[in-house]
Amino acid sequence: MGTPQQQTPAAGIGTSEEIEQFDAIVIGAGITGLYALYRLREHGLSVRIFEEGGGVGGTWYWNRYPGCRFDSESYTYGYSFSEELLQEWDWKEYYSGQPENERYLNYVADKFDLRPHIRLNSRVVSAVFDEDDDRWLVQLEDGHRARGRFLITSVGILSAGYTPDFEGIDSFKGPWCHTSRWPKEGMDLAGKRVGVIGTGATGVQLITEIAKEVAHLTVFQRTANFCAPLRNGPIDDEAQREIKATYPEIFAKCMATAGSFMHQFDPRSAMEVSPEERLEQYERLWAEPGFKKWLSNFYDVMMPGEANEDYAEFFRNKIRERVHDPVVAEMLVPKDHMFGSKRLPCESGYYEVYNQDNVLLVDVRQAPIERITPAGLKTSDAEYELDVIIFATGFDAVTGSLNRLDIRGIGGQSLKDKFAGGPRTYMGISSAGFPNLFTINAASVGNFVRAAEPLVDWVSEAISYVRENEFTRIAATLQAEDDWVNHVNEAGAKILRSQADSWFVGANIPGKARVLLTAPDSAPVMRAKRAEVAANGYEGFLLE
Ligand code: N01
Repeated sequence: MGTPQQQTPAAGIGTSEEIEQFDAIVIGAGITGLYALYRLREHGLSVRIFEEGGGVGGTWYWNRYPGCRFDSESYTYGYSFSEELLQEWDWKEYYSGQPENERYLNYVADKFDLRPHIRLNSRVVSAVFDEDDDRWLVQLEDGHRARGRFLITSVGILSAGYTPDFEGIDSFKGPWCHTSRWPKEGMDLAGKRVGVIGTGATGVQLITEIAKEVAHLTVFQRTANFCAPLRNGPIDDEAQREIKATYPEIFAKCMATAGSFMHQFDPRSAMEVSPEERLEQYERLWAEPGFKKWLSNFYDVMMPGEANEDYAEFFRNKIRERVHDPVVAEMLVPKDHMFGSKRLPCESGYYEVYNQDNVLLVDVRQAPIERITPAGLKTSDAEYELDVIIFATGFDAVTGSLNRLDIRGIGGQSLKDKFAGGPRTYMGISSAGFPNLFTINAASVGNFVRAAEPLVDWVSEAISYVRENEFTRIAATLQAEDDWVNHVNEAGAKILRSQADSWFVGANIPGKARVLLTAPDSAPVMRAKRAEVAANGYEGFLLE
């Protein structure tokens, strides 16, 4: 294990006068950052994580809103690198909730003795590449500074919360918050008139949960979503034993699929079987838990075309069956985007919420929000009195969390400026002119943990290669970057994920360039590509 060259006495936390030295600096102590810390230390590097939050967990630290939970099976979402960890940890539910997920990541931090290398409450404001020294100088908000040869931004793809710039928000008399900054002490919603803006995966989870306690709930919906029953439940002892005995098979299954989920598409076309057989499959999947309804269906359901529309109509009818008021039901039925073109929110009684007398659904596409008032919210046709407002309005995905850091590469070039038209990277990982920077958050797709582990392994091996061969810089070549960006644009334009106006393509943020923010390729293709690049001596990278 490496040790920092200059370490201060108290848990390695420096004062503003000194500059700590590390081999690698990792920004963010979420799933990826924790694993990067573990893996890089295994490779013999001294590492420090700077984490803005007061605890580890990233997404699972910040998103404390009621109802927050996995939409992938819990046992596919844990780390796979330690057999001991796999056998020790009992997932209690098939789709585990935020408190348990945060507890898991804390358990990991303790088990692998990661905490001494993590500085919490440490917001990085800038990272500047020192060309004389080939190191990154990282500056924190509190004045602390650190220097490291390698910089890894494991800052999450969905971590920069987006709150629309509504006029009058400061005049609102009650409390308000964005779901990703839900107060640790909770929010007292019992008996209150609560307004929720946004009906994405977050809004759907939140609304279902808080509808149980609020006096009145007003949901401001701009776009109706396709949402599927999660069908969560406890994992009993027998299932627990079965899971633990079959982890290798579970992970092998995940690694074979496009999004690293454990569900495999049916190789048949929906339109080639009889209508009866098609419906039988739709109904069977509907009764199953989780993403099966999305990812185990006929393969062409996930392609633009007739099968996709056929399944979309099946979903729409399911919504109509569950909501008593036909006018409200029609408001909840998605008609403006293809099934599967947005991530499928999973729910546990969401549609039934709209059968409650104290819940009102407001269409803010038809009558947009004009302003927040001291007493609530005003749309173009009505005013709503509210005690609390919750913004479930999503994230400035992928680039948003990078843009909050002032990252400067060769010649003082700003990463934010460079990415203004969309991420300019090679494989999401590296950007020309930014040596030794691994933008690891720009490369993961699908089941996050399954994607993050191999990615971190690859980056750690690349770093070891650089060190062992006594290079001091590694960065994508401009040619490799150009080719990759062209590939993302061309291949990305054809896939279902880029068809809807969603965070996948930056369309949820006013003024943001519309480009696919992650790789258009499947996880196995990306792993093979990275392996080939490494086998060819890091082809497409400039090693100096
Ligand atoms: O964010 P979103 P999210 N006026 O962008 C609305 C993951 N996740 O936090 O659709 C009115 O999907 C916006 O409306 P529209 C998952 O990958 C996972 O819900 O743009 N409304 C939309 O309804 C997911 O995809 C889990 O028209 C405005 C909502 O706000 C991703 O996170 C749980 C508005 C934002 O939806 C993001 O989900 C939760 C405005 N000005 C999230 N601006 C799991 O289960 C925005 N909206 C693991």
